[in-house]
Parts: sequence; C-alpha cells; structure tokens
Amino acid sequence: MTEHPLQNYPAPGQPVDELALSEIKGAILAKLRLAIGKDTGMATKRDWYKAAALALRDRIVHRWLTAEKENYDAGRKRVYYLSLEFLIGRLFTDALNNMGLLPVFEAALGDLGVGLDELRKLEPDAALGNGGLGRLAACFMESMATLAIPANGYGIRYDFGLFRQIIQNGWQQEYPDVWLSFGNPWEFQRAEVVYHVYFGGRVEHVEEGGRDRAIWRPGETVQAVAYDTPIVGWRGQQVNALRLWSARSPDPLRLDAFNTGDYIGAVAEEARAEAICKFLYPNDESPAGRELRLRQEYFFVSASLQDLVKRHLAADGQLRSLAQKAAVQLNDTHPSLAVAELMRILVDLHNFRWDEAWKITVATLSYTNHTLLPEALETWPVELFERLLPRHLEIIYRINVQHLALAEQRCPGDIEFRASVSLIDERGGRKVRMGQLAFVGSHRINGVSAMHSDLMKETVFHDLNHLYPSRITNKTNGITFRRWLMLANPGLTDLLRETCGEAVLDDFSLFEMIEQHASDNAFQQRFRNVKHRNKLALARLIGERLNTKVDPSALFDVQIKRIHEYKRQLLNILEAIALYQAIKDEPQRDWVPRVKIFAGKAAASYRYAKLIIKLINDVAEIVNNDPDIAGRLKIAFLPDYNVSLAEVIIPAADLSEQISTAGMEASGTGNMKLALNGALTIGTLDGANIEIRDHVGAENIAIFGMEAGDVMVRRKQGLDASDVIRRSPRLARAITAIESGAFSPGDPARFASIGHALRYLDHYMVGADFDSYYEAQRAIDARWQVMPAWTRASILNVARMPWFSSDRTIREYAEDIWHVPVRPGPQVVHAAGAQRGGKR
Ligand code: 26Q
Repeated sequence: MTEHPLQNYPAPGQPVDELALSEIKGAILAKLRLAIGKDTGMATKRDWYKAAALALRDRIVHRWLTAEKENYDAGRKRVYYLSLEFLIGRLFTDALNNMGLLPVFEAALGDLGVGLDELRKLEPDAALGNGGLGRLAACFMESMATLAIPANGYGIRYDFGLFRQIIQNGWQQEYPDVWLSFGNPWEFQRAEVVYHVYFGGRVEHVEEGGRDRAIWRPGETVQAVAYDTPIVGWRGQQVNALRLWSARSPDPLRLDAFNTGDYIGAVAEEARAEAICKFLYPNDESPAGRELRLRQEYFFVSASLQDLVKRHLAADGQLRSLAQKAAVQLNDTHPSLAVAELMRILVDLHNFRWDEAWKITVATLSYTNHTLLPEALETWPVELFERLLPRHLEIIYRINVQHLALAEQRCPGDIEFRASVSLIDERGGRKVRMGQLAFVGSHRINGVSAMHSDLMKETVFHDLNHLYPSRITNKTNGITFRRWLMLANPGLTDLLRETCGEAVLDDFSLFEMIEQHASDNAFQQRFRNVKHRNKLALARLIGERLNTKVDPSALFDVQIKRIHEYKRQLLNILEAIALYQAIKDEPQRDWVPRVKIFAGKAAASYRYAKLIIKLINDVAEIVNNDPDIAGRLKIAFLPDYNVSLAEVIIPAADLSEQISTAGMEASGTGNMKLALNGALTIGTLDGANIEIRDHVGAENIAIFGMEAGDVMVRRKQGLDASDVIRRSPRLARAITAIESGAFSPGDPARFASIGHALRYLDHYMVGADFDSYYEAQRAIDARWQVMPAWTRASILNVARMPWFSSDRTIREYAEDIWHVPVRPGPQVVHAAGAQRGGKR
C-alpha cells in the first residue's frame, strides 16, 4: 500500500494502482482459504463477503493499534460516549471508503468474479437503535475518529436488534432481527475483558475511622464481556473502538441442579443473566417500569465505568485526575445511573470524601437531552430501584439532600421550586427522575438544536437552569457526510469533486463553489441527471418490493422516520386524500405527478401508530388503483425502514417532509440528510428545520403552519379541531372519507378512532395546520412546474448544508464540553491535478 494518503483516492475515472490491486486480491484469496476454509470453487457469495471484510479488517487493525499506542503514550484525554443505542447499519463500504480502499477492492473483487455491490448487500444492518438518537451515536463515532479524538463508544451487544417490520394486509407485524446468525466479521470478542455487575441484596453501614462506610452485599452477579468493533475515521488516520457488552452468568451451570439431573434448573441463572443483552427496547409511549430495561441500563453503565476507571488507573495511578483525562457523554438519560455509579466507585471503593468525589463526578460527566415530551422523560419507581440497586438509591438520596439544600438557599421557602428540581417525584407513587439526576450530576447539559435548547430552559429544565445557570448549552446535531453523501450518493459526490476539486472531500465548505453554477443550464442538467438516476434506482426498488409501478419523473415526496403522532404522518396522508379528491373532481387538469413515499416503524405496543400505517396502506390501495388518477398520485409504504433503505431513498428524494407539531421534534437528522442530497424541505418551524432555513435561505425551503408559541397558546385555550374543520370544507371532506370507510370498505369502522382524534382532541394540531400545509403543497407543485427554478433551489440546498456535518457538531462538543483537542480543520495537502474545479 502506498503511503501518500491521497494516492489511495483516485479521482473519478482514474485507474487503480496495479500493485495495490494484486496485493488486495491475494489478501482476499488468503482469507477465503485460511479464515473461511473454502476454495474459490466452493465459496458462496457470503463467503466472499466475509473474506473481503476480513482482508479489510486486517488493514484497519494495523491503524487501530498504532493509533491506540500513540494516544496512550501521549497520555491524551479520552472521550467515552455512553449510549444504549448505536444504529450503525452496514460497515463494509463505510470502512472501505474511509480507508480509501473502495476503488481497489471494487477492482479486486471484479477480477475475482464477484461484484462488490452484490457482496455489500449480504451484510446485515447492525440495527442496535430505534431511530434518531441511535443513528446520531453512529455518526458521532465516525466523526470522532475523523477528528482524531481518542474515543470509545460503550453500549450493549443486543442479540436481536430493532425488530424487522413486515407489512401484511397493510398491518405492521414484528419479527425478531437475527443479525448475528452468520457471525460478525467486524467484532473482536475480548474474552479477557470481563467485569462483574451486581444487583439486589442489601447495604450495611459500618463506622471506620470516624467515617460512615457503606458495604453493598449484592444478591446477584452478572458478567459483562467486551466485544470491540473498530470505527474508522476519514482517511483512516484514526480508528476508535465501539465496545459493546454481552451478559452472561458467572456460573454457567448450577452444579447442585446439574447433579440431580435438573438441567433446566441448572441453566436458569444463565438464561436470566443473558436476558439482559437479548433485546433492544423500543421507544414506545410508556417506557417506564420495565425491570429488564433498568437492568440493561445499570449493566452497561457499571461495566463501562469499571472499564474506563481501570484504564485511567493503569495510566495515571490515581483517580483524582479523572476529569482531566476522561470525558463521559451520556446519550440521553438512559446511562444516567453513571452519576450514582461513579460516586459509588469513588466513595465506596476508593475511599474518596463525598465532596471531592462529587466534584470529580460532575466534572467528568455531561448529558445530552433528546426530548421534551413529558411522557418520554425517564422515571423509575423507588420501590423497583430499591430492590435492584439499593446502594445507588441511597447515593441518589444523599445527592438530593445537598441539591435541595442549594434549592432552599436559592429560593427559600419555595416548596414548588423544590418539588420541581427534586431527584424524586413525590406525586403519586414515588419515582426517581433520571433527567434531574443526569442534570445535577453533569457540568454540561445540551439540547440538540437551537430551538430545543431554548425550550429546555423554558420548560422541563426551567427551574434547574435557574439553580445551575450556564450549564445548559446547545449542540445542534449533524450527520456524517461520508455515509450520507459519499456512500449513498456517489453520483452527486463525483459532480461535487469535478466542480469543486478533490479538496471538497476534506473541506465541505467548498460546496459553496457550486452556487455560482446554480442557474447554469449545463450544470443543472448534470445535477438533474444524478437525481434522475437515483430515482430510477428507487423506482426499481418500489417495483420489486411493492409491485407498484411509479413514474421516475414524478415528484418524489418522502417522509421516512419512526411513526409517531407528533411527527404527523397523519397530516401527510390527509393531504394525500385531499389531493386525491381534488384530482377526481377535475381529472382533466394538468396535475403534477407525485409519488408519496413513506417508511418507518411503529413501536410494537403503540396501537395508534400501527393504525396509521394501516391507513396509509389502505389509502394507497384505493388511490394507486383508481383509473381516474391515471398514475398522477401514487402512494408507497416501504416496509422495514432501516439505515440501508434510507441510503437508497434519500438520494432519490425531491421533497423532504419535516412536518412535526412545532415544539415537539428536538432536532431531526433525516431533515439534514435529505437537504444535503438536494431535496427541498416542506416543514414546520421545529427542531433543526429552523437552522436549515437559516442556512439554505427562506426562499429555498417551504415553511408552513403554527409556531411553537402558537401551539402552546392553542393548547392552553383547550381548543379542539371543530372550528377549523367547520372553516375548511377540504379538511372536513378528507376526514369524512376516512370515517365513512372510503378506504376500508369491508370494515368502515376501522379508522373511527382516527376520525375521533382528528375532530375532538387534535392534540397534535393536524386539523389546525391542515390548510396551511395543503397550500404549501400546492405551492410546491407550482414550483416543480418551473424546473430550472426548482433545480436551482435544490442545488442551493446542497451548497449550503456543510454546516450540518457531524464533524462540526463534534468540534463543538470537543471545545465546549469535553475539552479535548481535535485534528485541525481541513489539513490535507492536495495532490497535483486534484484541483480540476479550481478555486474561486
Ligand atoms: C427509554 C426508556 C425505556 C425504553 C426506551 C426508551 C427510549 C429509547 C429511545 C426513549 C427514547 C429513544 C429515542 C429517542 C430519539 O431517537 N430521539 C430523537 O433524537 C434525535 C437525535 O438527537 C433527534 O434528532 C430527534 O428529534 C429525537 O426525536
């Protein structure tokens, strides 16, 4: 392999290096024989995929070990990203791309008679996450490696990822996601990295040297075993580990049971321990109260903290300096037991005084909040806590005493203030509030978009912000452009490389060079060709999966995300119904052909969300087969939305639906992926949509609907939708069609609950925003009919998205929260001939 980094990245159309090619071919063949145990004659496609993945992995491991040693020798501060979710998707081409080996592997596999693209599809998605929060963790891991931040991700190695979604007769059905059945070439089991994690039992207090000393006598022990997956940064300079914990029992067999022939009894404990890492929990409506979930949270927090404390002690010999050498980021409240566990480690196990331990804990930890929805804020019944984690409950009580004393100092006699900041919710059944715990135990608390961070200060954390001013900060989310542009949209990437020069791969701010071509006819044509090819690919996929024929030159209107009332897929399908009715009223008009594409999973227990999926599919059935429509409106619900499906849909989108009830979407990140790929956004002023508007310009985005303030006012007024329905015949007609069984002729009452919710509660303001949304959609139709102007807006969206790179987000975390250095901005010396686009 050549040493100059850029020579590994031949510009589009340039041949690959012959020497590298034969080396890679040899490496793949060697893996096939020696690691897989097959020769070329017997090898299946999957064998070839594994051989190629292992050949690549060898090259990653060299970089990994070098980076590790260098970071260790330099005594660099490390970041530990604690998350119960890492929604990674596939790693093969991601790692190839970042290593600069994509062209040479493609050529090598081609020479060996297998296509890289067909092998790529054999890798199952690592779907260890629900949605945005988990995908953010994956983007952050990639950006931390890219910026050469020494970092570890910590999470759980779930045996089953997020359920597989199958649509049967329009209804969602859930199946287990068996992603590990063919093995996982990316992970290294670290059989020697094992920690004990304890549960239950009781706490004894003894006096020792005039100090109270707590001794936890647990009732149960589980072992955590480490599995490491290397995460390669751009240009392969830095490789970090994602360390996922698997659970097992310390005693694989209970001998007493085994010796009496009670084999089930003999392995019962093992089964109980292993249950901890079996499933990923869905983010359904009421997550609280599930014992196994609390066990998962403590299991991975305890193992991760033991691991990082051990590493720190090995390097520094003492724990006083922990915060100077370790920054621990809590991805939502799910790991917030870290506050109590770090205190326990310092005070109970390492004899720190309480106050010093508290300083170290707060200086080490920081917490990211991802939601303001009150029903989604995590709490645990005190009784369950006490049974599972008795010592941690004591520690939380003691933290609370000190914290409430500060509250009393700040607002003497204000009982409401105390109740609102307390770590314990005393209203009906006492509960531990994980958000308050994470807040009090962290030196920085961040929201994920400007608006969300502002709302945190005004709503859920209003009083805590008063008590600890300057702790709340904003870190607007970002996405990794390597996956969401370079890999997902090679056509657009090549166009950018040709127009802005090779440097654009390292410096996304150079995207702005395409602005000068935004109205240029020839450039527009090339830009549209790229989009068209991506749409052809998606149209083919829709044909294969749904047996629905769609016109690739129609406007592709895309809403892809978890199904949730606040995200308002219902608003979208209502508009589809209204449009359907309008076309039927005037079939001769020149309607803009549209394909409405939906994808997303509903939590298995979220009945209403599953009914919305059924409604979308029922409407699709009628609309898609109505001869009056003549294909001018098509609706496609693509099943089993995951990272890999997103990589096909996003580059093909013309219109991005970001239509949450204002004030409810913390940020959104799909909105960024779609705009980066040239889709225009139709959206509310919510989450990061606001910042997208600020960057792309108000004329290049379609904003509609109520603002967050309006929503709050309307809620306070307690208005239902009756008034708006009375004033909007179009809305009334669409709702009536749903209620009358127009889309469910065999079962007219099927959607009665939806009709009822739309008319009488309308908590999510679907009715209140409907007219504004419908008009915004018709304005989109009008814009689509002037293709040069549409294309210009689309180009400007791409040009102005660089700020939304997760590299920018991670730089901000590094500077303001973690205090770690990052690799300085675009630093590559560009090879001759790479500047074909020229600099302005
Ligand atoms: C909690 C307790 C028990 C079981 C499950 C959960 C749980 C799991 C996942 C609760 C919430 C989640 C996921 C939340 C999530 O994805 N939030 C999204 O985070 C994105 C990244 O910041 C934002 O862009 C989205 O706006 C936000 O909805």
